[in-house]
Amino acid sequence: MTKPKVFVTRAVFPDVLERLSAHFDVECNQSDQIFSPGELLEKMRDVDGVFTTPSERVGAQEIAASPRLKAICNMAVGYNNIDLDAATKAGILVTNTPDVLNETTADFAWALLLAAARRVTESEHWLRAGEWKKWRFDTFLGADIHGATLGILGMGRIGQAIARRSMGFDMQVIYHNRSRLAPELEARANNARYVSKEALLREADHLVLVLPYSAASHHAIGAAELDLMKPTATLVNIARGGIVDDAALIAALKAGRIAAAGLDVFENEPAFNPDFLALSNVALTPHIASASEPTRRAMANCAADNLIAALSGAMPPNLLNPAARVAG
Ligand code: 8YV
Repeated sequence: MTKPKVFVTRAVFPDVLERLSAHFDVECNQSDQIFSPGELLEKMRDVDGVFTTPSERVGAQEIAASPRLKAICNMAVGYNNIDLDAATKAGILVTNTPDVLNETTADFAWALLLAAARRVTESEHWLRAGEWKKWRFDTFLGADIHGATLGILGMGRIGQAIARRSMGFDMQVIYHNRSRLAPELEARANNARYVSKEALLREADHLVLVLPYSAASHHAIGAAELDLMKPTATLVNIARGGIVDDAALIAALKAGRIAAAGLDVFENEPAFNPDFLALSNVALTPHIASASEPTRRAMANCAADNLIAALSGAMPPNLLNPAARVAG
């Protein structure tokens, strides 16, 4: 019996590819090639499944050109790279990898918050450049984390994991979300208090963005929102580029309208706005919030589990569009 064909858009752990190969005829892009829309379309034309990452846009065009396609399995919790409506109409199952990355991603939000607010990366660059000549009372004065008010925009599972960690820093937590959490979840999230978006921006000493990207969250943080924040505030984005208007953020950081930013995601990444590099009050990382060895492995295996289930007619554990089963 011929095996279903799958295309893996990015190299992943060899043992995960081996798992896939036991079930499928696998083609994996082992190069660093970023596919142009036309190239990805070619690769997807005659496959039954795609194992992909947010680096690839699987849009309506790719879906329309892939008559055999039955499953798109994203190795990420976010899935804004996939046209879910087009997939659902075409009867194609779409999956993501929730939960397995919550704790690791929450850890990293703290790494960026601490690095930006306490100027860790900025002072390291200065030290490496041989600038450390003497003690001064005002060398790299930063903002305190302990006792401060932590704001969280987007209070899903990762946001709640970030909030829980704030207990160790004796912080107060405020949050804004599409809907308010149940009281027992608020209690577990360091007694997080639900506030309006405007109050969140005004009251947070440090603000972490953890909301999913969609047309509704595009530029959720722009010039007007940055103007509401405290001049001493730190902004952390571990969610998606596009949630922040990067040009507006650069202008705010330059003008000292906020104190610092810790950024793991950017508009148009990896070709991010180079003006960030000229700023000293930013800690910048290349979209690695989920990148611990065990977590990336768990994500890859989770995407593989979904693909194996989807192409064997079973219910994938993380199906995002149950309606596709009806349409298909
Ligand atoms: C990944 C992510 O780094 O899960 C997501 O939505 O953005 C990250 O965890 C990455 O996209 C790996 O595929």
